[in-house]
Amino acid sequence: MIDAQPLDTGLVVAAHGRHVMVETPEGVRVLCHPRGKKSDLVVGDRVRWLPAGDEGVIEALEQRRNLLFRQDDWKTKSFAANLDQLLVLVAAEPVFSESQLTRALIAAESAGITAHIGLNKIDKPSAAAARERLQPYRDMGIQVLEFALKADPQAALALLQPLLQHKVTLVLGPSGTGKSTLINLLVPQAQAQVGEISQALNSGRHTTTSTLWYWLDAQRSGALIDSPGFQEFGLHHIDAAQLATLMPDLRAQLGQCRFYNCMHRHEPGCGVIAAVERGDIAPQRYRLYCEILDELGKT
Ligand SMILES: Nc1nc2c(ncn2[C@@H]2O[C@H](COP(=O)(O)OP(=O)(O)OP(=O)(O)O)[C@@H](O)[C@H]2O)c(=O)[nH]1
Ligand SMILES: [Mg+2]
Ligand SMILES: [Zn+2]
Repeated sequence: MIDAQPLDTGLVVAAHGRHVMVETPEGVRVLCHPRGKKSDLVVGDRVRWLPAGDEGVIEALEQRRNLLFRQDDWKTKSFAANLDQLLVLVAAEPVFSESQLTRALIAAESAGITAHIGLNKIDKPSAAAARERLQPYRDMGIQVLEFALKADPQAALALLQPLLQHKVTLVLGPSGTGKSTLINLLVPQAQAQVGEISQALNSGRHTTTSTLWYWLDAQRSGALIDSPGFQEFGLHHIDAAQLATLMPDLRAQLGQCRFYNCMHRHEPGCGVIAAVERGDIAPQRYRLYCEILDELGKT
């Protein structure tokens, strides 16, 4: 007779190499191993698993609502799945890469995930320059929140709590921008929630090395996902012809070009180039479009 025992459901709250930490609906955390050789499970995944002693074996992955990932030259790096929103965190210092910011926003747009930008460390004099660099993003309708997580945590909380409560949010950004500081501010007992997993996976370092899920409230209605900082952010999964439609400021100008298949590079009568010349698209945004398009053309 076929084993009729129903599989347990669970949520992946940490993923590191071959191990994943799965949380049961009752809130118990079980170390699980995927059945196959290679694990492509990510934090936020819903799975079905079977107990095996103190640990568990993942038997099935439930269909994902969405998946945020980057595609570098040779490898795919998945960040997390089943997200309500993305918060891209940048800081006044170190100076942020607008290329990385734009790439994260394009990846989110392509995955159908709403993105917001957080500018941290506004206590630094360099904040004015950072604020100015973010103006094109405000203009294209992206919400930009400004705060100083360390210098003025109360104001930061008041801004962030309404945005984050009852939602699952991935916090993404370069190293040193304050992702872990944000989690520690918003999550009661953040250390206790990850406890041994974090200790074991991070081996006591300050820098985050694995993606981890944190509940925002005791009712488990909202969560933050902390992730390691990144350097590279490849977009090789994006179709070059679709790139402009994933950049809201360029998208707003589409339909004006003389050629229906215009790539907005050197074509005569291009509405996007005309908009750059008029000042309706920021020059650096157009440069980033060209930079990414060149990259996509090489594959
Ligand atoms: N001046 C200033 N420094 C801050 C503020 N918020 C965080 N920092 C500092 O920025 C540094 C980096 O913070 P983390 O929270 O570890 O950054 P992270 O994004 O988690 O970094 P990775 O884990 O390496 O990706 C720490 O030294 C914080 O104390 C702020 O509001 N103002
Ligand atoms: Mg960190
Ligand atoms: Zn064009």
